[in-house]
Amino acid sequence: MTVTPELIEQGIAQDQFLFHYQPKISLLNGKPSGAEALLRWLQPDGTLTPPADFIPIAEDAGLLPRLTAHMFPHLLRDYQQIRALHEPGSESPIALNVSASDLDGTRLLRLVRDAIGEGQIGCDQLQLEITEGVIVAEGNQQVDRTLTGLVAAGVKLAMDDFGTGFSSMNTLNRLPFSTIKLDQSFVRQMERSMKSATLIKASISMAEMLGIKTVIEGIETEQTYHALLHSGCNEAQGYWISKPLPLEGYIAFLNSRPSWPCSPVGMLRMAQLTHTWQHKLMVDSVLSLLSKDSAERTDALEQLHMDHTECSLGRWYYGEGQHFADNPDFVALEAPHQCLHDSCNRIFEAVRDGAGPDRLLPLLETLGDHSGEVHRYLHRLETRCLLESFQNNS
Ligand code: G
Ligand code: MN
Repeated sequence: MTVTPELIEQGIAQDQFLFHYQPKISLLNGKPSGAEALLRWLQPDGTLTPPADFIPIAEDAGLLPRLTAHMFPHLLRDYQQIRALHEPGSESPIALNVSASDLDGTRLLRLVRDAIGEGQIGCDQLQLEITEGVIVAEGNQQVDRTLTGLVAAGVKLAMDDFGTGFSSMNTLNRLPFSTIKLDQSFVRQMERSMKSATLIKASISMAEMLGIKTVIEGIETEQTYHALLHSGCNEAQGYWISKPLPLEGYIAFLNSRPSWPCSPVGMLRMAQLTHTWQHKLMVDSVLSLLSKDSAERTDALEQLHMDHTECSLGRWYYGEGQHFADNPDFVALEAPHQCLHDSCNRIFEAVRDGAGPDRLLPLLETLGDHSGEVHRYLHRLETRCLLESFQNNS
């Protein structure tokens, strides 16, 4: 059947659209971590039409905002059934795909705010996926305002198909995304191309340094899954985990309490990475102060100061890192990490007193030694986890 705008309008009037749900899982614990809602059109003759066959037509005809507004209550209704299945304390947000025309107005924002205000869905249970290309192409102020309003309402934004647009970095810089979804095309090429594999790893590292979560899409084989297990990516989605499922199927999926291979190694590697960068950034900042006068030095040092619970490693250590609380190497790294901060404080004092390179050299060397010790424990922890992960998953 040829899809026309009139047929789509009729489909809306007759309520012929529904969502399928494609699960995502956490690579840290191997458990379901949410799902992406994907639109389907169940036509009267029984054909299930995929979005690629009608979304572009709806978009061109200006019908998409209506279709999205029509479907949002369906999403909330489906969610009522899904929320009952959550394990205590675990979140399984659902992600809705929206396009620029949905954001170029206030309708979606009002719907979302009302639903949250009325307690139909928690703001942490709803994500919006937006294709990068769409936003960049628009560069539209209303779109930016809607996105900012959604974030103010507590909703998380995911940049879909990351890496395929014209200006991924610019978009990331401009808008408050909390997640990026690495495009399937990189995953598809990863096994044949070192360059694609490196782009994936580098994108994950970049996101980590920005405090942004990552999802890898399009995982079709066990081999690909295992190749990404230690990448530091947070979540995985793809046919190997599950195809998009009708609501009943997704409910059955959650009820079966499924699990996949998992590993804390990726998280650990990301903690090492951010710690390394923060350390180097601190050293650079201190050195740049040597050419400044005393007042400027004092102001800048106040900005730089942080204790061992505030730096990136500290936040990880007393937060997510507690996953390793029973591990002796994890316990052992607390002491050198505190020494590292004491060492930083001595450097700050020296700089405040007007110290030059000669006085700083031994202090920076000591700092480096403490940092080396922190790294030694992190490496040992990593090696143990790698071997455990190998035993558990093979
Ligand atoms: O770009 P976006 O994330 O919205 O794309 C999701 C689309 O990708 C859905 O239509 C979904 O069915 C499809 N999809 C999800 N996982 C896979 C996969 O492993 N392989 C392929 N080829 N398509 C997938
Ligand atoms: Mn999507």
